[in-house]
Amino acid sequence: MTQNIVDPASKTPVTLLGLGAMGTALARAWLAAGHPLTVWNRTPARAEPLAARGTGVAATAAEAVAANRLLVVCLLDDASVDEALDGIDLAGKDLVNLTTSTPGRARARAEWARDRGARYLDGGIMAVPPMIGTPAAGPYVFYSGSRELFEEHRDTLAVPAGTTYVGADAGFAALHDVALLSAMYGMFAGVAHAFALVRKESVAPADLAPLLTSWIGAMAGSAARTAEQLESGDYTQGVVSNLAMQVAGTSTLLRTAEEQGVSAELLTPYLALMERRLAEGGGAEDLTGVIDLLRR
Ligand code: FVH
Repeated sequence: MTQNIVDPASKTPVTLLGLGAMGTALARAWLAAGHPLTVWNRTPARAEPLAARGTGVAATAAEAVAANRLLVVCLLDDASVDEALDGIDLAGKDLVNLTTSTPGRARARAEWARDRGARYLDGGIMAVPPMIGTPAAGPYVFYSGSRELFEEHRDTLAVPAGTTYVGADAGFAALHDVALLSAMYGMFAGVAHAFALVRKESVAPADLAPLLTSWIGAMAGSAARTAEQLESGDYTQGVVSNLAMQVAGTSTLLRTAEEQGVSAELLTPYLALMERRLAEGGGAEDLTGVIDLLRR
């Protein structure tokens, strides 16, 4: 049997603040790849399993920050980042913040870090903890902010998940992250409604699941057509199923929900927007016009 010999001296040391579900997965990935790791968590007990595997456990966030130049933060929210880093000297640090945030707050955080003498990279994680350190599962992180920081630490950042740099504007990682998450919740809403429709019948959820998976997969390809229409400004370009036809079919969706004793509350906001666009004369278009109705 061959053994992987990892020389820790050749690996960039990492400080990680936050050992929740995601932070712990990140820590394990860097440890497994041989990176010297220093961790801090508000609740010290969460660091114990890592300490047993040779991780440096700092007693305070300030001590962890002082240990290494590369500092990765993965905490619950912006407020916890404020609290954890309050009053800590960040001069000369490379701060990578993987805490989910808004574009505006990420930009403010970049300025905040700059004012404290640190380079800043914001990250939006497109993975759940079990995917981390498992390239076959396709985890990746959107990064934006300091390109120099990203390039310098690209290999280290690529250990837990793939890296996708989306621009120098520190808000762009959060923007991409939240755009994808928002699409995901729309998909979850549709799936919830579909399961609710069959709930009272003799249709096994396990039989519906693969049908949903393949149908959603087939329909997901429409995003490319939507992008083309948005870019050309012609929402009738390449239209397959026009809005007028689709709106005519919505009453069937609503009546079926009623017959099955299911609330249509997850569907009606979207159907109302389709009707509005039709009333404005968009009958020959695709569904792309709905996007314009959302802009305030
Ligand atoms: N888990 C997931 O599925 C998603 C996947 C996509 C990315 N998110 C984001 O990652 C951030 C961390 O998420 P997490 O899964 O690690 O979250 P928790 O398991 O709830 O752990 C939260 C950690 O934050 C610490 N913490 C909370 N408040 C404070 C505070 N005021 N000061 C210092 N630390 C704080 C908490 O510490 P403790 O409760 O153990 O003491 C945990 O370390 C997040 O932005 C997701 O949106 C995850």
